[in-house]
Amino acid sequence: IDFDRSAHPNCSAVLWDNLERNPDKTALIGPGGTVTYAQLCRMAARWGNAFLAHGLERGERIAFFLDDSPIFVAAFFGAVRAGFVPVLLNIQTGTETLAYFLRDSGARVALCEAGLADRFAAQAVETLVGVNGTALGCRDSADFLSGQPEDLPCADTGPDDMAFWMYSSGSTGKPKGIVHLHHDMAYTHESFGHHVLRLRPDDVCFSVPKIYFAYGFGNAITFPFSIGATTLLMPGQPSPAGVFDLIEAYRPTVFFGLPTLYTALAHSEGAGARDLSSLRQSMSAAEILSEEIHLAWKRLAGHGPTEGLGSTEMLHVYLSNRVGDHRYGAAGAPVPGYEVRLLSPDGDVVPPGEEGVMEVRGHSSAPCYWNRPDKTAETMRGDWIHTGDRFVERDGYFYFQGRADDLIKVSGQWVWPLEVERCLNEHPEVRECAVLAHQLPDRRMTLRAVVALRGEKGRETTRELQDFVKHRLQPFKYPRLVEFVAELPKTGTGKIDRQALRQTGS
Ligand code: 3SK
Repeated sequence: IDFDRSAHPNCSAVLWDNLERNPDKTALIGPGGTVTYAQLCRMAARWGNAFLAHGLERGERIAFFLDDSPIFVAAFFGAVRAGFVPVLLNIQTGTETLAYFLRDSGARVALCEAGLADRFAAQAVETLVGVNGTALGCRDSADFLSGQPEDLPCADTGPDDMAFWMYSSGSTGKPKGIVHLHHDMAYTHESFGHHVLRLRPDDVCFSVPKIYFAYGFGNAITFPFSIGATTLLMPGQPSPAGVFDLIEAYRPTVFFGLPTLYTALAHSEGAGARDLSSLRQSMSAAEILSEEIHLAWKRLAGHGPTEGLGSTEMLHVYLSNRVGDHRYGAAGAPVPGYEVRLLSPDGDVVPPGEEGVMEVRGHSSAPCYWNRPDKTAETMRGDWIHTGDRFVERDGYFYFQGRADDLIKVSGQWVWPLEVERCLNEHPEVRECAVLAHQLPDRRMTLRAVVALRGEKGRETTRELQDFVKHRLQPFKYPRLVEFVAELPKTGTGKIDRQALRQTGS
């Protein structure tokens, strides 16, 4: 794609370009009503001016501990326009990790939902601005913004200056601050937004994954704002009924979810009677979407979700299926603007049909992890990002095979737990499952399956599931341990929380 980095010195242009283009168009539909682009720019300007008035220095980080709302969007754009660096934090983070984020980022100011202020241990912060009320020596947002002007000149940032951060989920080790630059947002729009998503100005986007996730950030802000479309925001814990109610009430045209959400929606009571006729396109990312759920959503919405894969390091999706050309089980083909390659353990590029570890490059990649030269060197290899994910390519489409470090030896033979997990997921009684490596007391490795069933567990269910694997794969791949749970634990993004499962299994 034809991308001119120098044309993107400050990412607030993604919002501000709309001030001339369509000031009176609805930018956001939020809990409190609608906000036009002109109103949003004015709100953002007040936030930016308030940060400046507060004495923050250029490039200082500001921790965002906010649910999706117009305030999040306005404060984000005000901060970046004024030259500050928002650090977008998952609001499910507990006190201890939050204190780590504040220390690691060096943020002196945090924006926080009033209802979440108790997560901030008093000693962890010097200044705290409460959004909806006061707590723990906080300042109320109305007070913080009082008297601030409604226009804001843009700081003289450059395209390669630090713009905002997000943290990795930290499933292995401490979360890492992923640094993004000012030109990165525009690049995700010109690649995935323009070539795959193809939004129109009259679209209304609805991303259930929240803005503090890179996936939700692109879905709810970058793509709709880049073409002057509208975003529907849903704060709070999403329930299937709540999601369906919003779709029926506000009639969004483009929907963004994750496999676990599509599963919950498709299986929820009364789903078939809901009116999804406003949707013309749906998108899924982060995990593999089963053919069953793809088809179930197609029955409900008239189209299956388009499946893609991205990462916080790349800011958004770099492999994607295309509307009208969907390969089941494939993460997709490279999105224009991104190059991918698969490497053998020796570091050679493998040919199609052979498995290798994926590396990706494109102009939206994070240059580094904050203050982590060791981890940066492992992942940022020149301009390639080493994903650690094993893939195989067939006909230009890439099929996920597991993590590079997932392979375990059972009875002297190599097994990928994911292969067994996929097999078990095909059993008609299995609603969802995870298969993990498990160390026996004698230090031998084996497989442990954690399974949520559709119905009741019978006396023979364990044996039946084990035999199912033995017959479909090779016999040594059967899970020696099978545990039954009502529900698998999920991360904030709705992925199966394997870290939590590992802890329960030791
Ligand atoms: O997990 C993904 O597929 C993803 C997609 C877009 C942006 C960020 C992420 C992690």
